[in-house]
Order: sequence, then C-alpha cells, then structure tokens
Amino acid sequence: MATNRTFTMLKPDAIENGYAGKIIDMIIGAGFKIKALKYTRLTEEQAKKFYEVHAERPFYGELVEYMTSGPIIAAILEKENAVADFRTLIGATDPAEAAEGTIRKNYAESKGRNAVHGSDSDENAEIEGKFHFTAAEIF
Ligand code: YYY
Ligand code: MG
Repeated sequence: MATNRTFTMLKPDAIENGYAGKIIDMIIGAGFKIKALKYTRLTEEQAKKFYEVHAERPFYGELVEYMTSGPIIAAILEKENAVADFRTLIGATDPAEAAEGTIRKNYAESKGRNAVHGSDSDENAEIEGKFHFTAAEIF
C-alpha cells in the first residue's frame, strides 16, 4: 500500500542560485505539508551512503563531490500519493527532458546539478527520511 510521505533535498545548486524559497513555495502550492525540515551540509561519508545504489555508475564520484559542495535543505513531505506526485512535480532527472512547470524545468542547471531530489519508492522514502531525521524532529 502506498504511504503518504516522501523525502526531498534541495540540492547545492538550488541553494546557491537562490531558488530555495521559490521551490518550497511550489512544493507547498502543490499540496505537500512539511513534516520535517533541516538546513545542513552532507559529509562525504553521508553523500556516499545516500547514493550507494549508484556506486558503480560513472557519475558517482562527481555526484558525491557536487552533493557535498555546499549546504542543502532536507525535508520530509506529506501528501496523498506523495512519492509519485512529488516525482511528477520535480520532473525528469535531466531538466532538458523535464515537463513544463516542473521544478527541474524551472530551476535545475543540468542533469548532474538538478536542483532537487525526490524518493523513488515508499520504501526509500522511509529509509531516506530516517537517514536525516530522528522521530523527535518529525512533526
Ligand atoms: O532519481 P533522480 O534524481 O531523478 O535520478 P537518479 O537516476 O536516481 O540519479 C541520482 C542523481 O544522480 C541524479 O539526480 C543526478 C545524478 N545523475 C547524473 O549526474 N548523471 C546521470 N546520467 C544520472 C544521474
Ligand atoms: Mg533517484
């Protein structure tokens, strides 16, 4: 059964380019409620662990370097059908292929520096949320 939570990160390019407020506004405007939120910076160890499934991919090193290059905003979001609806809101991984009106279409720089993360399954939403937040930090 689908749960109603997903996990997101506003990535270093989004923060650096001053888009955090606009992106959070789009997220809330799309009906997501913020359950937890944190301004933080990933250590190399955290970034490697978070993107472990991509460890064998050629872009892994660059991805880890980029994700640790500056602060991020991590959040747990709640909405009916959260995982799928959030993936729709953010758009395709490569902003050149992202649909009009999506976060990545509006604010991502490139496939690598693509502004925002969204969990790809309920199971991963749970794992990724717990990676960043304790139970006491979720409201
Ligand atoms: O879930 P999503 O972020 O849309 O893409 P993933 O396939 O999970 O890849 C994670 C992350 O890795 C992506 O957001 C950018 C980066 N990446 C890349 O730099 N080059 C690729 N060819 C594929 C992914
Ligand atoms: Mg993914």
